[in-house]
Amino acid sequence: MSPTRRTTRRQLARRRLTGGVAAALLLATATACSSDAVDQWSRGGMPEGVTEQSTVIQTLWNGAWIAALATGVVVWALILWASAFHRKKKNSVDQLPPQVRYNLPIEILYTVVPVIMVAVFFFFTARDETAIMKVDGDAPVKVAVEGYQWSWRFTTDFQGQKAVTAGVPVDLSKQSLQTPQGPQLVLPVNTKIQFDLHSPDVIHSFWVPAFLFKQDVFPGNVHNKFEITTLNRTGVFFGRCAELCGVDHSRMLFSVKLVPQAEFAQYIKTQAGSAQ
Ligand SMILES: [Cu+2]
Repeated sequence: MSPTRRTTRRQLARRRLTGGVAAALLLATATACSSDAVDQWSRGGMPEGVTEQSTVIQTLWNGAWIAALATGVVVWALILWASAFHRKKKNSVDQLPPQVRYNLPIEILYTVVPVIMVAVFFFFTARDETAIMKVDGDAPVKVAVEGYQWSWRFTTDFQGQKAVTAGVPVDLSKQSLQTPQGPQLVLPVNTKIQFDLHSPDVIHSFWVPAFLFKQDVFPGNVHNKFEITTLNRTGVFFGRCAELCGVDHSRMLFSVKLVPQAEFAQYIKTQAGSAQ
């Protein structure tokens, strides 16, 4: 290979690298500038929650990250300190540094400290899980969720009136962020809602990312239950099956539409009327 060609290749590689770094920086700047991205960062990558329970989950998530990062800072500092100040000395070819095996205080320290850390994580997780999983049974709106291969049936019960929505596997080529497909579950804002989950065939999982929560949907005599209290936030939120349940699992899409309470009452009335 001629020296000129080698230089050209090297220059090309360097140019490519510079281009890549510039593109990455541009992307990072563009992402950092949008307020949506800042919000996303403040939530640690979670979507914006729409239930009271989701705020509990968000706080737990943020706290866990802060604790993990604080631990990381201590560990990284120790690693850097050890590698910077305790390198092999030039004149100590065959000499080991002083060994600290069977040092009781240190061994107790690195047994007790992780146990305390795990206990703290466990305490907050158990406390919040208990709060999230509590089912009082007095919710004014009850939704029977049936997950089947491969869609959903929602039976919403409000003051003795029922609305039923059932779907078929969606056409994924038509799915977009603007127009959700599949059955739509209409629910009121500022309301306690109970979900009863059941499947006639295999295990599915009912997942609405905006609830920051999902729960398995079992066949047989198992009926998983949970309650949410919606915040005052209207909108349409995506939902999906989160348990690989068969060939068309990915087509088990649905959406939840949160509407004002008066609109919800009107919706149930119309649906119940048309059903009769
Ligand atoms: Cu499924």
